[in-house]
Amino acid sequence: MPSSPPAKKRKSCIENYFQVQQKSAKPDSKVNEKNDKDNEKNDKDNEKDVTLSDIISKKLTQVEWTLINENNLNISYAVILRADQRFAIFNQLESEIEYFTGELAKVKVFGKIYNIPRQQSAYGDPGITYRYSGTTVPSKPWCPGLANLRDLVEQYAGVRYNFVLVNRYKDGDDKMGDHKDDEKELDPNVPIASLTLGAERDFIFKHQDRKKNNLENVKILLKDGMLLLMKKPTNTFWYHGLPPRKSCHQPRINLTFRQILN
Ligand SMILES: O=C(O)CCC(=O)C(=O)O
Repeated sequence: MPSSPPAKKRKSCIENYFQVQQKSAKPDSKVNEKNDKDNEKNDKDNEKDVTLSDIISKKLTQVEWTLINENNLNISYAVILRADQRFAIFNQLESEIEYFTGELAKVKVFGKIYNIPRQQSAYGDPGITYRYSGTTVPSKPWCPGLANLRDLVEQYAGVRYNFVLVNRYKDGDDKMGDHKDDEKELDPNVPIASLTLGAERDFIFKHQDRKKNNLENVKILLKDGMLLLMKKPTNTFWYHGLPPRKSCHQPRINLTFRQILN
């Protein structure tokens, strides 16, 4: 599986992409057939190197962000992908992502081992691991689809990510329990960026002292193509989870991009 270039080299990949875009935007010219042929050849060569690049514009489109910043909940969210992009990306991820099996598909809760109620995988820079709920999750080398989405998300978030946790929910029976992403190895200054593809699902934030402080839960409908940024100090004070939804019969893939310090 091809691995993605290290962070420093990524900028030049993005610049190359813009050059490809400019080239393919040139109008046909009968006068300079040689240039056309060269461009065609370059476009074909570039197609070999890029996968999602031809459908994800690295030029940021204007999106409408919703911001919530109250009671230490500091989040923003927006749909960043068009419908045609979402469909193609979902299919590419379905063909590229390999999910964990065996021990890595299980979780320990209060000393008992359970199957994770969804499929899970992780991709990242070489050597990056993530430890949570007593499990050390290794990362596979970035696959092309995830590397392209990482580059796109990095531009919206304005930070770098070296790891992505992938969760696949086959339908509304699959779920994620309440938890805080507050592990020490997560860079607290880098928001966790959560990208949803496929079925929409509710995402519930619950404050750790909600009873004492009389704070209501905050429910966000995570839609296809939506990016949610969880900024500090959200994960110090708020749990989040994805409850089951019986009426949902479609799959959903969620990507949480993170910056791990290890
Ligand atoms: O699927 C989701 O949106 C939940 C993801 C999540 O909470 C996590 O990866 O920590």
